[in-house]
Amino acid sequence: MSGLPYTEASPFVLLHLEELFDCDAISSAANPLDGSIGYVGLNNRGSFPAEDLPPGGAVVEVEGVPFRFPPKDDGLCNSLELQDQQIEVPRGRYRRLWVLGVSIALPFREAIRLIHADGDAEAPFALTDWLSPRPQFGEVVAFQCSRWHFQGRLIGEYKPIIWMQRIDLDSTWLITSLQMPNNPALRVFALTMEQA
Ligand SMILES: [Ca+2]
Repeated sequence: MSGLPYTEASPFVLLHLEELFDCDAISSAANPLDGSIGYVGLNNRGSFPAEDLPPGGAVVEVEGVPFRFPPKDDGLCNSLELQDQQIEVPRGRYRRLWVLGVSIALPFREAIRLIHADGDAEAPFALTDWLSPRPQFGEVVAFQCSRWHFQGRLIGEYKPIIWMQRIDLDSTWLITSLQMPNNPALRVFALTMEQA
C-alpha cells in the first residue's frame, strides 16, 4: 500500500486503497442490483447510482482537496467496510487526513489511530449517514446523487450523499500508517493525506 503526491508541488498524497476495497456500494441504472452498501438486515441491496458520481479512477477535487475516485464498473469493489484495517502511508508529517465516506446506518463518532515513529495516537473521526440530507459532524457534501438504488429499484425520494470529512493531525508526528476503527457501518471511498 502506498500513495503518490498529487503533483510534485502539491501537499496532497492520494492513498491507494484498491487492494483493500471489500464492498461494492455503486451500481448503474441498467444494473441497479450490482451493489450493496448494506449488510444482511440493514440497507441490504442499497447502492449509490454510478451515473451521478465521477468517473472511476479519476482524480476529483472537492473544495480544492484531490481524491482518487474508486472504480465503478460492475462487479468491482469500491469502498472499505471499516474493520480495523491498517493502511500504510508514505512516512511523513501530515497536517490533515481527508476522507470520502459515509455511515450506512446511524451517524457515528469513532477514532482513527495514527501509528507514528514514537508510538500511536487517536484522532476523532465521525461520519453522518448517507441518506441524511444534512451533515451532523461538519462534513462537506462531496457528491449528492439524484436517486437511491434499493432492491433493484431507482428511488428519487432519497438523494444519498458521499461526505468529505476532515481530520486534523498533529504535524509533529512522523506517521507511517493509519488504523481504521472497527465499525462496519462506516464505509470509505477515498483517503487523501495533506503534508505539513
Ligand atoms: Ca457495482
